[in-house]
Amino acid sequence: MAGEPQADCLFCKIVAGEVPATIVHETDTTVAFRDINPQAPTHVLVIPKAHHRDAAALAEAEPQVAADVLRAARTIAADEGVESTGYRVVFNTGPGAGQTVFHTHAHLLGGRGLEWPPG
Ligand code: IU
Repeated sequence: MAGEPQADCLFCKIVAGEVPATIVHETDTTVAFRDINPQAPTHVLVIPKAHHRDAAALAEAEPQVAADVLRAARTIAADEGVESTGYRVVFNTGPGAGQTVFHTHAHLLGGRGLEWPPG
């Protein structure tokens, strides 16, 4: 069911503490941890604790938690020292956009120049 932990979801396991991750920030509704394959000096994944398949599903089911994810990203950007230089928050949505883990996650990227358009 939407929002409930999924037994086969890696990010639900990170939320539950069953899979290790380098957690940098946590709130009642969100967890943020360093990406294992960083694409920038700062590359943090910000996720809702509740399981939803992508950003659109989260916004539909729990818009307040979607806002919590964005607020957490801003706090982490400040903590990481990239707020003033600029950073990017990306939700890959669907396999065609590169989504590989189907638990909503925002990529927070910063600490280097970021080109536009992205690949
Ligand atoms: P994507 O937008 O679904 O492609 O992002 C998934 C990210 O999760 C990707 O950047 C992976 O490097 C990252 N990741 C991780 O941090 N830890 C893991 O155990 C696995 C993937 I699997």
